Amino acid sequence: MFHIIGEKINGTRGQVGRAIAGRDAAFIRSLAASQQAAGAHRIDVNAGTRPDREPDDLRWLVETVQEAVDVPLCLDSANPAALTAALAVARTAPLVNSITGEPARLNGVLPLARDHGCPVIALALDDTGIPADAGQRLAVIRRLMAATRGAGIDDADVFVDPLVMAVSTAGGAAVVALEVIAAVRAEFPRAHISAGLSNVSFGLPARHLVNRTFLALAVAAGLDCAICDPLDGELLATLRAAELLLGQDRHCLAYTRAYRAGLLGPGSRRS
Ligand code: THG
Repeated sequence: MFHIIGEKINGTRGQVGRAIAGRDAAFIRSLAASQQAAGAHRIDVNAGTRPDREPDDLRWLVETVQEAVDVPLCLDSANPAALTAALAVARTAPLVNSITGEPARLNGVLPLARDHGCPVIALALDDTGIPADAGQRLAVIRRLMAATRGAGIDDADVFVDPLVMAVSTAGGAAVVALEVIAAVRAEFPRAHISAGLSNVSFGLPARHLVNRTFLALAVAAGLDCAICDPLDGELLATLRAAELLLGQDRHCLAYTRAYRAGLLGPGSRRS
């Protein structure tokens, strides 16, 4: 089953950053509740860009979101101190977002995920940056899979992230990500593959069109998880149709159920 991680509680978004700084719990709770109601299986929490405040901010976000929803969280931070503070208050094992091939990050974050029994996102970058081509990203991913296996983490608890960049700044960005997805699906069949979907459309008009078209292509390549906007009804409709066409929807059940619920097609309640 495709796994949807709600992206909206991200401190780099202006209104959310202000709500975190001002401890506007009602606003954060409503963002969490609306994403769960729309079908998110997890809620991403990203405290934004104040490193000295991040441990306090991320812990507060976890506590606040847990007052509003019962789905598990995705802790979006590179900072071991912030992750430690957030893990101390998380009710169910959160998805740790993320490890990379950077030695400090790998050594600082991987033991936290292991010790707390958490699944983990593995990003295809290292201390030399984000590799330009799929082969180099795959080499980083192989090292990360060796590290997670070495830590005793099952492949099924690893979410490989090909790193989706904006097509507006790098024309081949989506193609590279699709190549990585297909290669990881073939080489690590038990691992999940997750991507930050909305990255692909930064700087473009009609972003939702680009996001949902990329989603269909990525699901065909093997993507089974996305950090995305669950309130985008056409995105979820496209996901149901893509699964249907790829033979991932037995008896077309999910598709017809979504149709009867008024979620698909012209005049649907959510598009
Ligand atoms: N991989 C992993 N984690 C990630 C990313 C990734 N975390 C952050 C980011 N990338 C994913 N999260 C977001 C959140 C919001 C947006 C993009 C990526 C965004 N939001 C628009 C806004 O704020 O207005 C609305 C989106 C839209 O128009 O569809 O752009 O790659 N592991």
